[in-house]
Amino acid sequence: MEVFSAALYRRILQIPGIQIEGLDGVLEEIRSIKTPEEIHSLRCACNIACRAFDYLLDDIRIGVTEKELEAKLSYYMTVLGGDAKPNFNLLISGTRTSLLHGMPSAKSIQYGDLILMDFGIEYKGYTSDMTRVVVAGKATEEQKALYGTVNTMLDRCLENIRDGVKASDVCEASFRTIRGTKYEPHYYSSIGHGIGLFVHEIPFLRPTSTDMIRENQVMAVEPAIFIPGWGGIHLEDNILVTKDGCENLTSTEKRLIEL
Ligand SMILES: [Mn+2]
Repeated sequence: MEVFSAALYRRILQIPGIQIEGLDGVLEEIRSIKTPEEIHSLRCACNIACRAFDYLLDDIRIGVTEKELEAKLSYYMTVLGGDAKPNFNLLISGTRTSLLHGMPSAKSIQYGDLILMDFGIEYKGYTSDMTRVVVAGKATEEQKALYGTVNTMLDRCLENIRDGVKASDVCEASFRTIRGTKYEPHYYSSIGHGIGLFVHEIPFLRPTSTDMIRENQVMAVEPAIFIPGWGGIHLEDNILVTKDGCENLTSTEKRLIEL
């Protein structure tokens, strides 16, 4: 358990003869390998998010605000069967897409805007976490180039994930794509995490991670490049780790959608 209030800690210490032992990471380690039932719930959570995304595409038009679109996305996920519980979905547009934790605002969608959606829903307590970027109108060459680069970074991750690989090796395979390019200074180095009861669980895909990838872990894989003042591309799929590779649980296509 990582979160424990100071008040509760003090109360427990008042029990005569009590000792507190930390079990940091033990439960998390066990929990990272999913049972068939947990995998089923995660699969449902992913499907609901993908279907809600398809619904939302019809609502994206010039003039509608980020907040309005985010509210609709949340609504669709709940009515499609997700747990009725607030989630913190990110839906940002234009140059705001370079904000790593930008919240949906009253900004309205303009022609040519990138629209970045990082969202998920819980199903029976298990959460999905996907990200897609679309363009309102025709994409520019620069938008297409960056999108293609991040898509390749994601492909490299998915090709290298299987039971028994080091998380850091998966990162390296992905980052190799952009070494020496003009995008290198702008990539985000934390590109994946386990999902389950929490949205961020082990294993973590970071260059400094010592985690190993194991069969039946379910993960969010999410490379991103954020260029301040221009915008960002962030793509995120949820996958089930198998013995020889991975199964993609996010069925939404990955070509750049121009609306
Ligand atoms: Mn994520």
